[in-house]
Amino acid sequence: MLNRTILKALPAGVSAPAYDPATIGTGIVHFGVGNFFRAHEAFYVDRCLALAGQQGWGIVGVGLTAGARSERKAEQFTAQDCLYSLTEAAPDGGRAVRVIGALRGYLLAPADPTAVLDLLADPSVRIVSMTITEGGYNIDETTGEFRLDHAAVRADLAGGAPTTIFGYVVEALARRRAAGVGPFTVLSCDNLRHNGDVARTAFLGFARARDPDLAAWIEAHVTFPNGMVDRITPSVDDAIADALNATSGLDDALPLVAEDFTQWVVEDRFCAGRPALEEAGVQFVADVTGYEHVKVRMLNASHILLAFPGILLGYRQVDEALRDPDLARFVNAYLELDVIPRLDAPPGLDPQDYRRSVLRRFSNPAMADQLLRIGGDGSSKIQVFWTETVRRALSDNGDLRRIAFGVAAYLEALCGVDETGVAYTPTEPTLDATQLELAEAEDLGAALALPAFDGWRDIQSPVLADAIVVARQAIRDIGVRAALVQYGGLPD
Ligand code: CS2
Repeated sequence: MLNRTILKALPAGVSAPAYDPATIGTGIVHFGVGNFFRAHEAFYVDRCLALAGQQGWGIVGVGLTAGARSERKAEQFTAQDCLYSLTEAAPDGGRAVRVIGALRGYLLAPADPTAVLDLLADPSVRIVSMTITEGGYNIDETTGEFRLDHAAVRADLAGGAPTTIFGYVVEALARRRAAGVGPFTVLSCDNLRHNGDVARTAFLGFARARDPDLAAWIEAHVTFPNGMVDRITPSVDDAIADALNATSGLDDALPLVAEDFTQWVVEDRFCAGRPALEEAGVQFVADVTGYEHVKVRMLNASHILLAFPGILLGYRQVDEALRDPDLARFVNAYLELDVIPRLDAPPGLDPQDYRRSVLRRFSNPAMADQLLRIGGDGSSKIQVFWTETVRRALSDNGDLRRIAFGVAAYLEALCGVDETGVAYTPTEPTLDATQLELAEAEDLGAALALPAFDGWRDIQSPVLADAIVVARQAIRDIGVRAALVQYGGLPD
């Protein structure tokens, strides 16, 4: 089993941490220890920990979800001294395997809320970071406000042991303020435009409802840097885990694979210090807006645009879907005609180069990246990834056909059966059963009431709504492929 005792005798070709993981301190607490965090933030921090004077920046991970799966994950982390292997896979087949030692502890919050609060209140903790998904910030997209009506939020506001990240972080900040310890930086690593601003709205929204004085203190002292994060990191099932271990020669219960590409662009606003991330490859900029626009509106938007019709056609992997010429043409047409002309790219970034790089990355066969992972939580992702492009297309009276087709494919994919007759379960954690049923309603426009489309509801035109219904009908009448060809061509 992978653990600290075998670090000195790793199989050939596997790199060990260039520091002693047993001796690092805790400077960061991270909520949401998923694969992306392990391949991205932890990867950068791991590089920092190897530098002189950086050993105080180890990370303790926190899991918020109760249940057997989370307990098993916590046990696996503990048994492995929180070590795990990361395989970086290049499109040409090249691979590098390294053991990451940046995670120095893992706490399951429902099992021990006090330990989590004590840790967050500890002066050594100077950054609280998170990957809690696009929908995890509990923002009402129509008002832009934090939703106080959410049951778990209401319970946390009523007092007692917290269960939400908002309850934990705000309680910890209250304790730090009372003890004169000072704030920590709240660092969102989710794929949201202005993720720091969104986090700020969420945590301040919660804090104001709890105690306006505390909220004012947070507003004055806590920083919430915006950042653009990027690294494709597929889910790892047992078969993939076995294959990774067979190649590396390790016995790792938590192996991970990611593409060789990685990027993190962050605003340098850390109220309590930060690791020397710039020496580990992180780019610090004054304003991240342009990078976010490009990433979210090109990469993430085309990822889901590929996923929905790809799933309907019976594909399950991103690389195989992109090898389908009709899908590739459709995604390219969307990027070329709908996104790039309306993009605010930062100086020096060529959108055409970026488009080519995104498509090359999607084609990486070593990733075996899952379309159902990409299409999962479509309701939140559409709000974040498509809204800006849709709003701009609506306001400049642009061609809405590809957008309409994308939405139509999403709604058809929500029905859970592909065109080859294979059933699958769409993952939509924020939709209830009644909402999911809307996708199957006889009235093909009924599902336009879903929150996925809240981001452009205020300027919604009947033209777009009609186009979506027509596209759904086309998918049903002539099939996904014929509809894809019809919608994916150049404008008349
Ligand atoms: C994907 C992302 O889930 C998704 O929607 O587009 O997870 C994507 O792989 C990452 O953002 C890449 O940085």
